[in-house]
Amino acid sequence: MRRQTALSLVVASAAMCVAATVCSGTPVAPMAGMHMSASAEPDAGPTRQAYTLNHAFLIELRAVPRPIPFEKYFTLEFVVYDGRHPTKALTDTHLKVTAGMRHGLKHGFAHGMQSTPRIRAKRGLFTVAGMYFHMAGPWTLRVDVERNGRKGTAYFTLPCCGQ
Ligand SMILES: [Cu+2]
Repeated sequence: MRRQTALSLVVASAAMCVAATVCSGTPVAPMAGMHMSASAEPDAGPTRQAYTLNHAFLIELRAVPRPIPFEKYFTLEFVVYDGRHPTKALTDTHLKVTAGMRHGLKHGFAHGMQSTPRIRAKRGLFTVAGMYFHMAGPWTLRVDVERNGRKGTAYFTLPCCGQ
């Protein structure tokens, strides 16, 4: 019985290893160089700001740990601007954040996070706690903004994870 348990553990860890390899070894486009390590490409960090696809809002990733920790909780901070006047932070927007990995998908996520992030808003500064990346590779953050019925969606790429 004991030997059988040990064997199933080996199988389980082998399966996890395969999953992690698929994760980090599946770049969206070979030219993007997402599979390069952080040390080989010092510029390949997280997206720091992104317009919503309709250009209604500009979203700034004000704070992100560098590097993002692997299998540890971390926190992000966002500020939202009017897309036409990206100097004054908006304080009356609603924000929704979802994160996942695409694994080659053009739309949506192949899988999400194993945690549920919590957002707190304070005078235009959005703090997203409870972020948790359990796989190595490029993660995609989808940010949905709503203000007085106007909506917008922006995407950030967060590489996981540095040494
Ligand atoms: Cu993955």
